Amino acid sequence: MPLDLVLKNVKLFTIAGPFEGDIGIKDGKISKIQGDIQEQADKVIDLSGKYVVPGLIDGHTHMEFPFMGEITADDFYYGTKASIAGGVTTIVDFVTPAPGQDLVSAYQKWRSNADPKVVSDFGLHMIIRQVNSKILEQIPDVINKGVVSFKLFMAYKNELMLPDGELYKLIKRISDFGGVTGIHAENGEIINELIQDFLKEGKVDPVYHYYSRPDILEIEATNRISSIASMLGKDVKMYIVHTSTGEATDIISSYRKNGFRFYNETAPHYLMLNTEFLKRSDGFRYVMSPPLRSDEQRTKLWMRLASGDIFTIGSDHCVYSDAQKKRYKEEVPPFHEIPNGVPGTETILPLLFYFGVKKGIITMERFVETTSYNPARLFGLYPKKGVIMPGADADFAVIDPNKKVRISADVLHSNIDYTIYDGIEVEGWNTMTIRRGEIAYEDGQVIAKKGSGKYTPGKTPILL
Ligand code: DUC
Ligand code: ZN
Ligand code: ZN
Ligand code: ZN
Repeated sequence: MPLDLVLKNVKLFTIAGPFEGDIGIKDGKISKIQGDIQEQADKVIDLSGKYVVPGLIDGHTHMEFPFMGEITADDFYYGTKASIAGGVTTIVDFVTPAPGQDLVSAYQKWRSNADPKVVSDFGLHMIIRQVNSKILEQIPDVINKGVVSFKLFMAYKNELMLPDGELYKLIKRISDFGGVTGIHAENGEIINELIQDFLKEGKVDPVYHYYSRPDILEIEATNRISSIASMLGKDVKMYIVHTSTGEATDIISSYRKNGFRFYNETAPHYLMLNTEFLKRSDGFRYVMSPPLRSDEQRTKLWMRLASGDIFTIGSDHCVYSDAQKKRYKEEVPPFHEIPNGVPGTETILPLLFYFGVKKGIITMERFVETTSYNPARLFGLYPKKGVIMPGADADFAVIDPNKKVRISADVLHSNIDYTIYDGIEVEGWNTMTIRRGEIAYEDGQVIAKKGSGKYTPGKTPILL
């Protein structure tokens, strides 16, 4: 039986270093990796001059997300088209139950939204916004459906925030069934106080979004939840999503050095942009939580990405059109009414490659580790995803390391007409995405069909 596809002259990057040779693919899976494959194949692609990495796993997206009175503009079709174009072969999206909705029916709703539309493969996390006996009972039920990672909020009072006692109860329950708990770590009580104070003083511009959510409130919440989770012992798996400060990263790292399975993620916008963007006339586009921080914090995050203290990169892709961001008004609304979220799934690869690898801050090994290997392990997708070895899904991003691109909405695939990285120039761009052995994207064109992505259930996360 001939192979389906052979990738020739591949310069492949793995967590263990580079490899040069050929990759044979059969039935959507990697079948062999060797210096020179002579075997018959239906199709052969010569990748000389390109860099090949495992398909990225974007472990943090919000497609069709109902939040702050709006539903995000990227549905599972547009959103995963953007992912695939950016070399992301798998997303892990957040199931968000409606107030009062149980977890199993929220899971079913997410599958019925996603399955007919997805272009990339996808896994699911579960947000829990309230605690009752049915919710607690259904935690093992959704874990059995492959939803092994959860997200709990310490902020967004009156919408998603949970008090410490409920956080404790949920982390314990999730952990009892082998799941991993993600935490949005910001002190929502104090943020709420600061918001009210600014509004009373008439301080409503987007930059007050930042002033109402100072660094210390992320650091405090990270410290508090780490203390709480540590009471439950060293088998508890917890990760802090979208960390925006070096100090919060250091708290997590020091627990990890003491044997706790605590991890954290950062997002590209915290590496790339600073608070000044909130002061622009289009500052409303840059409202996300946690907020953009100082250049000092950006540097701290890059350093911790390089050192391995930051475990994963997730985009927090959560897209609102300008009209949604402005709540359909002429004037920019007060900062606390602007829906929180920014695009990002399509630009993880070029930003991290150019500003990280090409600028000499991180290695290709670290690139691969934080964008595929670690998210695969954390979200229970390993070793089907996130690793290049026989039997694993044949998911790859093919980077042209010399291709120069000026980023603009025109070159991206989201369902909005702006990007927060407008005008930024990079050298290095994803030119082909291979998803389960098929060419899903090539040279600006998304080829994979609507609904051709697959649900990839998570298994108990493999973490040392
Ligand atoms: N932060 C955002 O910016 N958007 C979605 C939810 C969140 O925590
Ligand atoms: Zn049950
Ligand atoms: Zn969050
Ligand atoms: Zn998010």
